[in-house]
Amino acid sequence: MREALEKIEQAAKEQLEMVSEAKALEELRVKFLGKKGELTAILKQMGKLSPEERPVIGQLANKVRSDIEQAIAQRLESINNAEKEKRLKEETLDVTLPGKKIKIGKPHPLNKVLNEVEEVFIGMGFDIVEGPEVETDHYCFEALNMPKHHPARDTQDTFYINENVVLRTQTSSVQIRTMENTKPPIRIISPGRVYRSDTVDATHSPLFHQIEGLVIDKGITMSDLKGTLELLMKRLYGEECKIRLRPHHFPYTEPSAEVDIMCFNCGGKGCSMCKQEGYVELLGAGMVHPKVLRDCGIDPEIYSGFAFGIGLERITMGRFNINDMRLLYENDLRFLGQF
Ligand code: 2U9
Repeated sequence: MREALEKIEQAAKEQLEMVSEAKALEELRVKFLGKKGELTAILKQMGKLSPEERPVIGQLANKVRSDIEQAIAQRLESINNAEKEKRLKEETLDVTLPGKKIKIGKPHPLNKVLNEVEEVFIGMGFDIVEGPEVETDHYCFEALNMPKHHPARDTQDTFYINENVVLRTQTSSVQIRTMENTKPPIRIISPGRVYRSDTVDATHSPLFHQIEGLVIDKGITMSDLKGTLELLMKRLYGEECKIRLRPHHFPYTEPSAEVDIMCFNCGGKGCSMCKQEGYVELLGAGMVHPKVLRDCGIDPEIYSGFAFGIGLERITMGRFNINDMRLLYENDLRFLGQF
């Protein structure tokens, strides 16, 4: 039995030198010192010894156990030290390296222009009002003097959810809802997404953004409309900017006008950009149709108002000289980073 104990200690120390991980070391500890380990197996045979041998072998067995435990503890410490050294090498941080430049984002060009437009109107005492993008036929068409089968509906290829629910084609529905719930004076702009089933190309997208404005009060005239739009355009395109109104027709305004802005490329002289016109069409506007007022419970004999509608993409593309609307939606940072 003495030889067996000495062999176990020898084998344990040799195998300890082979392991390099704490898990393998624990497995060795169980193999030699565990309940079903090799040392326990020998101790179970102590009963066969004479009374004189038993204390001697017992003492030897205890020494073998403590020697193996000590050897395991030393091996574990050297494994842990080696791991710590390895981590220190791998995780070395060179504090003299330059810091990583964190890319700061910035507003999308559409939002830049929208924020500027909102600031101009907030400065004039307007409120900014939003409303549902999924609208009823009533708020999108009928309340705007476009009853069912009105030809004006055909000019706006509409996404129908069902016979009476649509994706709004303009934010005018927000103005209608405001007129139904607010006693004049009303001074609001309603920015937001609008939807038309147009084919995507450089100037069309099924989803685009509009900013509509509405002023209702006593004694509102076309000159108020012109003055308001002129101030907006001067703020957006510079003090020398001019606008002109051309007679037009919209079912929801009477009189109606297409509003042109002086070509910022040639200052009104005419160039290739404005097709020698000197002006570029930018938005539509007019005096709110009396039937629209009346249907919202506002007496057209007492109140009058003007309204306008601007395509946000259109003014943004004009502002930043962008020639393809699709660039605004592709999220290409090489493009967006220029603004
Ligand atoms: C109410 C009454 C009248 C809003 C108006 C336009 C003219 C217009 C287009 C410009 C480019 C839409 O984005 S676009 O395609 N809009 O030409 N919009 S008058 O008139 C209203 C609005 C609300 C109650």
